[in-house]
Order: sequence, then structure tokens, then C-alpha cells
Amino acid sequence: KKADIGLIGLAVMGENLVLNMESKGFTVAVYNRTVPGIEEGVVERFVNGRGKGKNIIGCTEINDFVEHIKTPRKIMMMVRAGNAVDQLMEQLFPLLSPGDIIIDGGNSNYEDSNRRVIETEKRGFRFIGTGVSGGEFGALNGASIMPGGSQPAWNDVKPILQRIAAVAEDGTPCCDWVGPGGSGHFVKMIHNGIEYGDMQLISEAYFLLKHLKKMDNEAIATVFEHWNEGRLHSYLMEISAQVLRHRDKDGDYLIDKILDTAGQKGTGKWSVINAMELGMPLGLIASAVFERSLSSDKNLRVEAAKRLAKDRKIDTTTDLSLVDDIEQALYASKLVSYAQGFAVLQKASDNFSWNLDLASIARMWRAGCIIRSAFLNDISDAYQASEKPKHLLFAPKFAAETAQALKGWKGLVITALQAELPVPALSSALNYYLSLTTANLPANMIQALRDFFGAHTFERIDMPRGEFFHEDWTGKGGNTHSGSYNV
Ligand code: NBP
Repeated sequence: KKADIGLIGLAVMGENLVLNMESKGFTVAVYNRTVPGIEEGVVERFVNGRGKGKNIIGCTEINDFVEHIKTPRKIMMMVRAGNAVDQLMEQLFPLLSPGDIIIDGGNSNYEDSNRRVIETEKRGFRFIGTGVSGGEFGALNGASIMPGGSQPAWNDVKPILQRIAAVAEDGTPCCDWVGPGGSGHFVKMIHNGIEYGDMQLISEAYFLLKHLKKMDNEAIATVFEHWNEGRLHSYLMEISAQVLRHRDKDGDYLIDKILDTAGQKGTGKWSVINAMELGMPLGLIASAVFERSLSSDKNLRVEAAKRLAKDRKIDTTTDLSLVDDIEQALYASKLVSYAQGFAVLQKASDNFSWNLDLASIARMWRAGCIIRSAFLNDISDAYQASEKPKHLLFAPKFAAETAQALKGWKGLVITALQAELPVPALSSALNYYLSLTTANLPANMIQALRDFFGAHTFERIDMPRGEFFHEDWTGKGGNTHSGSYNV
């Protein structure tokens, strides 16, 4: 019997995706490289363990694996991103038949996927780079899957990928075609960046409730549960409450024993780098990435606290509206973060001619993935409106909500800073909102200074846009100026 699909890489994600596919009625061939000298390889362990008695064909040789898959073959790789993907593809190419499809489901860099689509198609095969979000649980029970690459391959893989995807409340699978090239992996990268932002915002809310209101873990968990019933309803909000209530073996709260140094695997950083490359503001996610970096230097912070802030005392507040203000600030900041993230997606779509459907992307994130939330329905609705908003915050619902949140949001940021509690993401979002809504920013000063010292030129408000001028500021300069290009 031949398999409907093959999967390479039986680590946590691969193994669970195979079991998910098999449970939906597909026969799956599996392969994992075998490290020499080990008696029972990864493949044997899986087919004799969780895969036992199932429609799974275990193969310890890659050519045998390829032979066991129906043509046109669908071969999904769930291996570490980077060289491993290229190495595997080089091994696969000589074994494939025209029209076969390679699917990379790892967290690959979208530029690698752009290149891999071209390299694969050149050889007469097809390539799909897909984001898969939802961790171990999603892989087994339904993930959010964001495929992009060789468009003609979509019809072949759609029945399998949509079957193993999570299903949103309205019954739609959280998997649809994203676009050409590396767009699937780009969208997954921004998803992960947004995840960084969401977690930073939640951590700031936790910090403020803990220090300004002096709430204990149980009380904060109750607040989070309450928020989770409203417009902040999301998976991360729900598990934040669970985290706060979780006890260590000795009965103490585990959260209080976890060292305050955050790790990162790079997708947040990539989001920010790519936003910079596209010339787009992604300040909230940037602040989340930088805050993780700062958190990781624990020794420096401990020393700085001792040297520079040893007399700091945080004033608690009895202000009853504070909890409500935190909710307002959290919601408005989350809106800003998603608005920034979707604006980066739109810019990438325009720049790379991907023709991304932002409503469809929001729909794919409604279930299965880590940032799943009720609010993605509203984003999808906003992008589906007859008049697509130029900026997410222009959508009538979001415009009204930010305007309404502004008072509490400002008050909260001021209170936090007054108390010397850092709120980098909440304040970054507020600053973005204020800059965005300021028709006349002080960038005229920046342009004047650039022209003063480097003859970089400027545009004038009394002249048409696109005409550049240079001033001889000191009377001693010449007329030669620098180019007015932007990088
Ligand atoms: P890992 O990212 O830890 O990858 C381990 C797999 O890669 C193993 O099967 C390993 O084989 C294989 N591999 C490596 Br490492 N180098 C290889 C090479 N040169 N040739 C062939 N195979 C190689 O596993 P994971 O956490 O399951 O993630 C798989 C992919 O999915 C990654 O790209 C990850 O970023 C992405 N992802 C992970 C999650 C998550 O929650 N973990 C969520 C979403 C996406 P071995 O057994 O012989 O070492």
C-alpha cells in the first residue's frame, strides 16, 4: 500500500502531525535520519510506539520512503530550519518525479523559501513553504497552517492540510492559500512577532496589577479570567490565568520561582528586521524583543538596581479604576500591535507582489495558533468591509474603541512611569498612536539638521511634494547637495 503523504522529521511537531493526518484517514510514510550506532532509530521507536497499529509506513532509508508515496508525491519536512532543509532537499531531488511537491512546515526564513520555490520549480517539482502554529497540541489536534509557494500545488495538498488544520467557530479550517514565494513563512513570522508583543503586553499588565495594586497571584488570575470573558478573550489570556494559579510541588506558586530572563528563538527579531527592511514601524514588537534582551542580562539589572535605584519605592494605588484602565490600555495596545503587524504584511504584499488577503490571514489565526482570539474575527471583518481600511485603526469599530480607551490608556502609562514601573510595550503603543494621529510631527527639525550637516535636502510645505531643496545654512556652504534618496 502506498502512502497519501510522506513526512520527514519525527521530532515533536512531525510526530504529532503524522498522528493527526493518520487520524483523518490518510496513510502516512515517515522518515527520520538515523544516527549511526543507535540500536533503535527514531523511526522504529515511533512506529513501535505511538504509531503502532496505525496506517503509518516507517522507512529508515530515504529512497525507500520516497518509493512508498503515491505520485504526485507530497513530502512534508518538519525539521530544524536552515541547512537541514537544504540538505534534505538535495537528497530528495534525484529521487522525485516531475510534479512532486515538497512542503516545508518548519519555521524557515521566508527568503530561504523564496529561493527554494525557484530551485524546486527549476527541476520540474513544486515547493510549498508553510507556517504551522499551535505547538505540540495544535500539531496533533488541529493547527493554524499558512501555506505559500507553488500555487498549482495547492489543489493537491489542500485536502490534507485543511483536514489537519484547526477549525474556527464558524466551521472554516484555519488553513488557506497565502500567496507565492516565501509568503507563507513571512506570514508565520509576523504571527510569531505578534505573539511576542501579546506576551509582553500581558506581562506588563501582570506587573502593574502586582505592584501598583499589590494583588496576589490568585487575584490577578481572577482579573485575567474576567478579561478573558470580554474583548480580550484569547488563548494567551486564558493560559496566563492558569499559569498564575499553578503550584509547584511544594505548594508555592511556580510563577514566583521562575527566573525573570526571557529566551527567544529569533522569529520576533526577524519580524523587526524585515519591518525595518520594508521601512515600516513595528515598534511594539521591537519593544517586546528588546525587553527580552534586557531581561536576559539579569546580572546587569541586579547591579543597576543596586547602584542606580536603591531607594526606589513603588507607590501602590487604591484607585479603583486602575484595573479597568489596564484593560483599556492592554486592548488599545493590542490593537496597535496588530495594526502594525498587518501594515507590514500589506507592505510586503505590495513590495513582493504577493497579493495577500489580509482578511483571510486574520481568519487563519482565529483557531489552532498561539495568538488565537475572538478579536481576529473583528480584524477579518474590518478587512472584508466594502471599503477596505487603509490602516486597521481607521476601521470604524477600532477607531471608536481606541478613542474611547485613550483616557484610561494615557492615565495608566503616566501612573506606571510615575511609579517607576517600566511599561515599554504599553507606552510604545501609545506613542505610536499619538505620532500616527499627529498631522505635523517634528520631523521638519530632523530634515533641517540633516540638510545643515550633510546637505541631505528637504521638501517644503509651500512647494509641491517631490521637489527637494538645499539651504546654505551658514552662508559658507556650496550648492552641491547629497542625493535625496531614501533607504
Ligand atoms: P526540531 O526543530 O528540534 O527539529 C528536529 C528534527 O530535525 C529531528 O527530526 C531531527 O532529526 C531533524 N534534523 C536536524 Br535537527 N538536522 C537534520 C538534518 N541535517 N537532516 C535531516 N533531519 C535533521 O523539532 P520540532 O520542534 O519538532 O520542530 C520542527 C520544525 O517545526 C522546526 O522548524 C520548528 O521551528 C518548527 N516549529 C516548531 C514548533 C514547536 O512548538 N516545537 C511550532 C511550530 C513550528 P534527528 O532526530 O536525527 O536529530
